[in-house]
Amino acid sequence: MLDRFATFLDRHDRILLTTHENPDGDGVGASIALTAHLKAGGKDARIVVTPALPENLQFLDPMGWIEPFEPTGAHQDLASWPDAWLLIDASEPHRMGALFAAFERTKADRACLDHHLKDAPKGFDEEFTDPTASASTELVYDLVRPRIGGELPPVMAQALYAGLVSDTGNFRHSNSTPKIHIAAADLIAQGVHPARTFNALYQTATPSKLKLFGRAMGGLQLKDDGRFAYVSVTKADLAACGASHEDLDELVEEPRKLKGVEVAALFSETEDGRAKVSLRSRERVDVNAVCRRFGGGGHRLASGAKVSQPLEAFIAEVEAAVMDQIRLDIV
Ligand SMILES: [Mn+2]
Repeated sequence: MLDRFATFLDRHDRILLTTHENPDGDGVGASIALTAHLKAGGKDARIVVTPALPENLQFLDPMGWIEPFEPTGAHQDLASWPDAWLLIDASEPHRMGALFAAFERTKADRACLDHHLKDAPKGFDEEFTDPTASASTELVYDLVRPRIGGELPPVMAQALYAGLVSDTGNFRHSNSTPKIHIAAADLIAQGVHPARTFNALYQTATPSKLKLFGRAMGGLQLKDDGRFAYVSVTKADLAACGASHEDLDELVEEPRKLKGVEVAALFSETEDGRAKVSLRSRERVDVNAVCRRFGGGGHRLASGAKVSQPLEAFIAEVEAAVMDQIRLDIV
């Protein structure tokens, strides 16, 4: 697959790299590492993201390669620039969000590079996917490493390492393979600092966010002998802490830390006044089945749903559904 991908890149001179909207460390890391490789090979390569590069990923882009998408400004004619348009870390064109309209218009060859387990990608001229890879950065690493003997450019090594960290949850998840650790060891030997990378990616909370976590954890609820644990956050809670909805990110991981918990939940009020749940399962309980009952979805171990209903009533209904599912999945 990677030889085919290398041939694809060889055939093109102006390559536009994009990733899914709200880009993450893997999509950005893979884009920057690949751009460094392409530029070194004399190619013209650009990266356009939407809506913008998150603040905690800016350290990956010391050269300022990443352009935030401006559909009515600098990027009005983006569709006509490339001869190859590459989507990285996704294999469904609509996941490009605001970039999708330009993608549809372009006469460039369209391709995707991805590691997600999906149906056969549609809407591309060529697909480069490998669901056995832990991260898109793993695919880029496998492409570039045999072609660059000795030292890697520091920008490339840092971007590859950050991508591996992002998609393995800092080498915690089940995709933390021996191969990923060997690649990480190589990148650390090239000069990447693991602690600095972790700090830059994750240790970025604001006081408002931590106050919100404290307030939420103060209301921790335990049900079913501690097998189901949840916290809930109202708009009034956000206001009291000076926090925003983005500050809810990762809060659901807190009740999940409890010993004996099978299912953890975060309930919250959305900006438009709906009730939302994020559910996480340790391993055995299918929380996707629970969320489907409320019109939501996701993965078996991580799912969510939103309903037009008062928060308290929704909590009671989800609680009952989680109990049913625990009975079904844990004998
Ligand atoms: Mn990824």
